[in-house]
Amino acid sequence: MSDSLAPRLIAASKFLSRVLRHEPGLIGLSLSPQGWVCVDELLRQSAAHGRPISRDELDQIVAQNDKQRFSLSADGRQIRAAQGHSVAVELGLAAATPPPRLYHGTATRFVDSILAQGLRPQARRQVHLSSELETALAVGRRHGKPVVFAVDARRMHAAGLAFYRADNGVWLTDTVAPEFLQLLAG
Ligand code: HQG
Repeated sequence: MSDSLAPRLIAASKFLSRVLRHEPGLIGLSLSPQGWVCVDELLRQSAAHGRPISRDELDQIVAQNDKQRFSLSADGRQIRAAQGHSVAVELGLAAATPPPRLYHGTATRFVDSILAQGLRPQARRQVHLSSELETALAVGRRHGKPVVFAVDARRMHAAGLAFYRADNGVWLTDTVAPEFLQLLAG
């Protein structure tokens, strides 16, 4: 996982993730029902709370972010996090047909619970899945010793369970029952 952003912009990107996914109230913002905020207002409020970010820096963060975490509206006046929210948003993504197999990376200490309960969104709105095994491994590493589950997305989809593809390619679904999970050998 590489990020071409300068350290200052990485810090700003993390701050924006926090605001746009979890705590807009931290700088006096509220998100639209679909998770958008006005860029001018975001920059104004960030500066007012000791986090000045220029429009040029914001554009760099959006364009060069390693996971394309942020989406600008077509007119460039609004911004939202592409996924990962804990606050209530309805991203308005259209349900889509997933690849037959998706992956979820996690830490070994969660395996027993996941095998018993399936995947749950925990603090986020939905479960996050990757189309690439490598990406899932990297996500798992964030939590500890990584392990990857394969998700039988073909069978879930055939069973009528909905999948959504975020702007940055992350796949989202509400929950994944144990019957659709296969623990891959480490
Ligand atoms: C685990 C990052 C016990 C789950 C990544 C995960 C991703 C369970 C943790 C995005 C469980 C939640 C999301 C169960 C799930 N029992 N543990 N029944 N069900 N878990 O961070 O998927 O860098 O909320 O396996 O790239 O790790 O932030 O979810 O380990 O796309 O942009 O509970 O966040 O993107 O952790 O990561 P998270 P995640 P960003």
